[in-house]
Amino acid sequence: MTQISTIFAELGFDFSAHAGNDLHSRSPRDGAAIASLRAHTVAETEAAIKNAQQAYEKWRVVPAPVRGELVRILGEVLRENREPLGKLVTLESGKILSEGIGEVQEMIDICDFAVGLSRQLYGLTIASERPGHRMMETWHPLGVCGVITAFNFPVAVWAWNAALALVCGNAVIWKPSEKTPVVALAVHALYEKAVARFSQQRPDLLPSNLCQVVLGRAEIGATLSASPLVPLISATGSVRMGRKVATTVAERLGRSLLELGGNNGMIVTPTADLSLALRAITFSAVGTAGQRCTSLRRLFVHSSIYDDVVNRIERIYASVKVGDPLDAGTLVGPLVDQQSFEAMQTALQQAKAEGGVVTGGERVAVGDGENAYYVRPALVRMSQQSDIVHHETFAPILYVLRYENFDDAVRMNNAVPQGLSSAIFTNDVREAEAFMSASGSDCGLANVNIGTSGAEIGGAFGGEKETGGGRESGSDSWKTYMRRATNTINYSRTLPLAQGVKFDI
Ligand code: UN1
Repeated sequence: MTQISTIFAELGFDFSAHAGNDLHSRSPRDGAAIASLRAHTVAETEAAIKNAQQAYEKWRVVPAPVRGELVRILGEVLRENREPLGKLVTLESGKILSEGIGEVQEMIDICDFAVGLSRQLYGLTIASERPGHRMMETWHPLGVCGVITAFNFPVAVWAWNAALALVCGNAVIWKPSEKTPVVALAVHALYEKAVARFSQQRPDLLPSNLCQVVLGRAEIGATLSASPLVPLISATGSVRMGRKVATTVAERLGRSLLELGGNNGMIVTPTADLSLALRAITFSAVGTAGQRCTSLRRLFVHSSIYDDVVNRIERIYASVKVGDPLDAGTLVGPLVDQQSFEAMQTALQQAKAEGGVVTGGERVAVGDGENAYYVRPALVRMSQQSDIVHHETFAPILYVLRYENFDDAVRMNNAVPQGLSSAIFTNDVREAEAFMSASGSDCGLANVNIGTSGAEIGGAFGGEKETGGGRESGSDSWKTYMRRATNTINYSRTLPLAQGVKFDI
């Protein structure tokens, strides 16, 4: 508790206005209570949507580079608070401190990206078939963006969405995971600091309620998804949740950006640099205790190096430091909660029943945290991709399979319902190119000689099939947060019709 109050003091953050008895935040580190908070009601969420709509109507006419200034200041405030905020991410989500701070760095990176973008938001000029005519496209703000995020990246995913949505001229309503509400409120408090600094420079420009947080469970997400005043819902989480959100949003013909499950594979070929591959496998499979949507879950190793690779992973797994996420040297922190531990054990049982040979996976005692769930990462030798291998279990379980020829390995990589991330370790340029080609990996992310997790914000992030098809962060993902208008302008003195149609009156 003392640790928590020191962090709150450093962040200048006080959640007493939100105290209540609906959401109980506990640290996965030791099971200790962080805070008990009041959830918003459906009526309050509806009011928030109306307020956001009013904010949007003012914000959309502020020039985009000026909107960028707010995001620039937000990035500045985040830089000033990188360590305490990173520590709070660690305490509430359980990821190790270096990853907690890394997550805040990811927020800063997307703010920088969005500031640059605020002077771009380019449209095209298009050749017209008619003389004295010009065509162009213009990108306009979209409206209120609903952002639903998960516990495993409790703040960065909001930032990917909010930084872009804000420079694009939108208002944002954030529904964080009910497992990580405190760090969401802390981020909102930092946003308020940015607002205060911006308003000092430019009074009266910034509407109130431009960014809001609504706390609660599924009914809050459902209220956002159903509202015709929310043209875009960006949702990160399970396939089950995404299916519900997508259905509700589709019913009203709204737009959704979905970032759902991953079941990410890696192929290790005979020419692979094994020392790099082993580090990449370890970071991707056991980092964040296997709780990233990009975590490595399936490994396909060529039979000529299979025994060597698997034995080496086994040795690493036996020695990798599982422990307090705040301790330097810890690589594997706790699972988020008991439910997640039980889901892992059930998956391992099923894997055994389906012929898997399991090493690791057992609970590890850390400190006196009876209510904390630490595990040794599990390695499961499988002879085929049975039912359980097709399933994403949010825990450090790595299924290892042997392959004989390259095409089979690519087929195995693609044989699951999810399509987020994938990787190959090879020094054979033909294999590398084939893996990235049209007949290669079917995932949104296809990496060569790096792991499946830890993407930078400059690229578009997301995946295919049950992953949901959305793209966030870099490249041209910003277009999802805007509406496109095609403009045709006639500067001639006649009125020719397209396709040569004659219509003289
Ligand atoms: C997630 O797990 O929801 O590529 C996002 C990565 C991170 C983002 C993961 N940059 O692993």
